[in-house]
Amino acid sequence: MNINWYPGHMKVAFDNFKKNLKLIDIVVELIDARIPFSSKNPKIDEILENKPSVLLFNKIDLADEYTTKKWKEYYESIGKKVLLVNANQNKGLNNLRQILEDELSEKFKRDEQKLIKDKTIKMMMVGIPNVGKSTLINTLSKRTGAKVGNLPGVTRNIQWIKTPGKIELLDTPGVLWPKFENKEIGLNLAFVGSIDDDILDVENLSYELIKKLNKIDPNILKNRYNIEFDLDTDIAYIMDMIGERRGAILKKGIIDYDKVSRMILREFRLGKLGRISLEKVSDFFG
Ligand SMILES: Nc1nc2c(ncn2[C@@H]2O[C@H](COP(=O)(O)OP(=O)(O)OP(=O)(O)O)[C@@H](O)[C@H]2O)c(=O)[nH]1
Ligand SMILES: [Mg+2]
Repeated sequence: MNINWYPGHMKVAFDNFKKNLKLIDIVVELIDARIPFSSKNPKIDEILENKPSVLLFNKIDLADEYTTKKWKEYYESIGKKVLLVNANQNKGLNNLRQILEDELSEKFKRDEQKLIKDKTIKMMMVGIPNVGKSTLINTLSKRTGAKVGNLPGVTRNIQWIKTPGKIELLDTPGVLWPKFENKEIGLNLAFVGSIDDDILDVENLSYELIKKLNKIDPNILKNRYNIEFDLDTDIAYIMDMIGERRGAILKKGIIDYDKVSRMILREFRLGKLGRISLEKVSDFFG
């Protein structure tokens, strides 16, 4: 499968990110809890250098709980501060201030020595498309009902959003172009909806998702669509059965593969197939 990845766009995104980095104290890097490897762009760490950061797993409601725990342990073992969040239900954000403060303890010490009393934390989010950046910004700002405000004195008019606990959030998150190091990563990003379906072949993608889900647990599809199949059943035949079950049939009894494919992808993305992690720590690291 061919994916266009627009290197020009990616460069602009990274350049903007670098520019904004100068304005903030800490970066909150969002990744998708279903694909904690593929949704993390290793280039961020390079750019961050010594800038404090927190790794936020979003959409934990869609991922397998145990697998998420293992990923959290992995990232902590390489020195990351990890936060598990469900942004659209406002879960996991209660101790955000505390976590940011812990990561910024050196800055606060320096401020204290300089007799700076202001404890405002300036943060910025960054993450690949569809990972939940806007949702998180809305969730955080809704908690106080705070409005977006202008801070004068900077060359550009930068908008900051006031959120609880004296956290000011840069209103434009850094959008990162995802990495496409290999087909597997590209597919995982596409499965969770981080790559526009318009530039993909939906039938092909759905075919690959079925293959992937069956590798994780064949019961996922069997239970959801009330069908039976074996390990060596043709994927196209599984699509036929799902199409029949759901009435995705064109005239003359031909299965509407486009409809079936879109439905499977949609239901996976909405969590209707269950809480599914597409990546395990052990797939990548010992
Ligand atoms: N199930 C679930 N869905 C979420 C969560 N957070 C966000 N979403 C959904 O994910 C989709 C994308 O969220 P956005 O906030 O628009 O993502 P974004 O990172 O701003 O996306 P771009 O602006 O395209 O880069 C929306 O349909 C959200 O409702 C979550 O924690 N759980
Ligand atoms: Mg957005």
